[in-house]
Amino acid sequence: MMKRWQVMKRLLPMLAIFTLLLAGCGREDLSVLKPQGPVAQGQFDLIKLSISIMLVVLVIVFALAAFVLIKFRRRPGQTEMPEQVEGNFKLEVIWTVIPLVLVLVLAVPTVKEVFAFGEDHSNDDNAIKVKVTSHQYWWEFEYPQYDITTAQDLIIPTNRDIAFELKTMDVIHSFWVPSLSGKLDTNPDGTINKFSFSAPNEGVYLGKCAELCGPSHGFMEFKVKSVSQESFDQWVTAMKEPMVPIEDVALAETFKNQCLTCHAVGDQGGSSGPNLTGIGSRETVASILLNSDVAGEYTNPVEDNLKEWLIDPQSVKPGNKMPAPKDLGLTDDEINGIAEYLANYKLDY
Ligand code: HEC
Ligand SMILES: [Cu+2]
Repeated sequence: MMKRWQVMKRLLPMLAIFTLLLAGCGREDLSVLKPQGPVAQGQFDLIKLSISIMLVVLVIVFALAAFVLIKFRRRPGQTEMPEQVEGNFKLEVIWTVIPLVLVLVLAVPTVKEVFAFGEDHSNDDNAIKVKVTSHQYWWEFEYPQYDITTAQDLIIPTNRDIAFELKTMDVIHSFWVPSLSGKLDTNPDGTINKFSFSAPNEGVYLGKCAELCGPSHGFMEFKVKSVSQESFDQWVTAMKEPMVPIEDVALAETFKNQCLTCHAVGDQGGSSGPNLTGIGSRETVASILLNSDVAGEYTNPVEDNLKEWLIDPQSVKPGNKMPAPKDLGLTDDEINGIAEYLANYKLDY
């Protein structure tokens, strides 16, 4: 007995350290524990309410169990059978009524909030409507009020209600920005799921697909960039500008024939791939190659990321639907030229 306690005493500090270390795991910006806005705050409050109730129940039940185990344990020399008690009306009423009350305390705010979060704000004139379409493995954002479409970075103005309508082009995905709101699925049966949230502070929030959708599911990220109303208006205007052409005529022709079949840039191109307008000022290339030069290693991170993507898209996101430019017949020079052009395609906002 003594020995075991000695071992435990040594293990305890180690366990404490591991607990602390593990608590630090996970990406900070993917945390529901730092809510940024009314919806996330409401959901966080529900989490706190349910955890507090569970903790109180846990402590009382464990304390009672420990008390009974110790107090009524079999003593040395005790041979007779203890008194057998069966049915106690008072006790049974108590342990039925208390849980009922607790469930009610949990249920009332939960049901109220859940329905409020799912409310359809798409007919609200003050709301900014965004139609979200999920694709294996990227997110498309259409703003019907402004007639613009973008991908990967969802730009929103602070303190405005954003009314979302979600759908998918292929399999089931789930739209999730942990610090702004809970998840909502995009369903293949054609239903359109709606919800809304707003972001009070300027900032970039990480979003993720939260429904296993294929080999590159883990790379299916997006960013929500919350900017001032003024910046947002500038961004909308810049998005509507006509395409900035490529100077080199031959390269422009290749780009048009090989890339604009799927991609749109400015007022030109197709829509089966992400819209590339202003890709030079985005947070990422293909949602997973970060353009921020955190380590200070790159002179032009966007261009490097674009090259990495264009040289071999499959190695960045296995199973994605973009053909390798080499297989489309592009030379290294053409790939580098297009990467440079796209990296410098920036929007002022
Ligand atoms: C058959 C359609 C198709 C063609 C042709 C095509 N792409 Fe793509 N492209 C895609 C799809 C789909 C994605 C999204 C891949 C993903 O993230 O899952 C993509 C992604 C991209 C991205 C990253 C987009 C972002 O939002 O960060 C870039 C850059 C890009 N393509 C450039 C090109 C260029 C340059 C060409 C021409 C050489 C080209 N694409 C040809 C379909 C296509
Ligand atoms: Cu997914």
